[in-house]
Amino acid sequence: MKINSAKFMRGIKGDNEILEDGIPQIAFIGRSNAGKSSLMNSLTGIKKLARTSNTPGRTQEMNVFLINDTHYFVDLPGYGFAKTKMKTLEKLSKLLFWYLFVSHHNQKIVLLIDANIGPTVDDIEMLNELETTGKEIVVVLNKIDKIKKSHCKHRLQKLGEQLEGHKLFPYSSKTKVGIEDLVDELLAGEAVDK
Ligand SMILES: Nc1nc2c(ncn2[C@@H]2O[C@H](COP(=O)(O)OP(=O)(O)OP(=O)(O)O)[C@@H](O)[C@H]2O)c(=O)[nH]1
Ligand SMILES: [Mg+2]
Repeated sequence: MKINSAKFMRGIKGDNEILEDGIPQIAFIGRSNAGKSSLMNSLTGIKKLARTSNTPGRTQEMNVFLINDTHYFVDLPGYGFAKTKMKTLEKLSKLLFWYLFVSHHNQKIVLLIDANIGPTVDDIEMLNELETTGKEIVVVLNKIDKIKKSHCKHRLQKLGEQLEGHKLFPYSSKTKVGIEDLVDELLAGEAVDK
């Protein structure tokens, strides 16, 4: 499967009719700075589709992109970044919580974990919470280009143990290693409405 087209539809801060039009949503979540927006750009091949930044906390609303006219990619604000202003943090967590755990939209969840750092306490908590929803979850082990070649096998083995029972996709937005498998996984079939 290939991504042939991608376009920004809109940025939203809560429920919106675009989420109810029946197009399956693939939602990207993860720690701030894990590389959610970069992943979207790398998968679509459009460098500036989603805004990325060295500074965590870049994405502050839900950005919806139409992919191949068949799916939405939903870029979400990250969690776990303590330096974000308290008020902003509260708003963002509310938005995330609502979208993932309250709204009943047709979603497949892509959880990004920085492979170089490994799953944080927040990542494991999020993963456990998401499991209770019964939604389909895909875990992307991002930034594997940052791991020394000689350490890579051992690192991936360890991540496999820590994240046992989940579909794991090692990836790098820089080198695009693993892109075919990941795109196939994301666009195959329809996410089940929960
Ligand atoms: N080396 C490397 N750097 C990456 C990769 N993916 C993302 N980055 C870098 O990580 C930083 C954060 O990337 P973003 O895509 O903005 O992260 P985000 O998860 O969207 O962050 P928030 O919007 O703050 O939640 C940027 O400096 C990216 O260039 C990767 O696969 N490899
Ligand atoms: Mg972002």
